[in-house]
Amino acid sequence: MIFHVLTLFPEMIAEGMSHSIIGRAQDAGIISVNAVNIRDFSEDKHKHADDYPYGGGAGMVMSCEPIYKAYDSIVRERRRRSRPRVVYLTPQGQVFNQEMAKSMAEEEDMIFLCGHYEGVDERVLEAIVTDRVSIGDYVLSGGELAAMVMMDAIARMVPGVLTNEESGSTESFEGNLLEYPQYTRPEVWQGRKVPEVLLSGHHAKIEEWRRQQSILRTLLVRPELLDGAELSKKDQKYLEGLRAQSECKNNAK
Ligand code: 6GU
Repeated sequence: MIFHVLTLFPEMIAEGMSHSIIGRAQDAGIISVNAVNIRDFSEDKHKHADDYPYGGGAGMVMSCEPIYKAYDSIVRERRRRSRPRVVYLTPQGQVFNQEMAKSMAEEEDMIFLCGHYEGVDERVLEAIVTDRVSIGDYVLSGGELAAMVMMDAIARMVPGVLTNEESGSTESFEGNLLEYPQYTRPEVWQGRKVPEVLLSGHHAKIEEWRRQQSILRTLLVRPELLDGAELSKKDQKYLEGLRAQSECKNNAK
């Protein structure tokens, strides 16, 4: 899979994608990152890629032509049968999630368009963008960090990027439950003990405890996820117990 990123800050993308699991996947040739500088496609002598907004107002708007030319250079080079998926990073988009990451991981090419300033001329968006995506309800200064968040999550879903050992941790969100807490040595740190059950060597008990911790955390922090969670009869009983407990506490207040 090739990630193409149309940006005014290509170094930011190259650096951000060069570490850890994503860096390793690039070295292994499973994914590659092609950061394209939109400014290189500007035709004016000062290499401007933006201009004043029609109708007035603050800030600058990124122009159509350099973005389109950068996009077209990728499309020509890749000689695809169909048009590639093009994501425009914007708080005015659909909110990104694990399911979208999985579906995008099946593409051969993904193009990300990173905006800056007050935005991008709507006409080039209409012409090339297939998906408008936000990574959450807050405003970033540009699309680069959001594109890197998406590429990380997507790359993890590409076969061969994670080792067998690493792929366990993708299951957490897929089952709609948060992860259980982890501990390593020492057994006591600043007076805080590792939960006894984890030292017991009793695998079935450990698994049951971890499952319950996942359910408890999800209930406390992200209760809305539980609606979509795959819960066994035993899980449901535990959850009912937790809910009954919190009822009791509320009544005592
Ligand atoms: Cl995708 N882009 C920008 N600029 N800000 C954001 C965002 C994206 N998602 C949340 N805030």
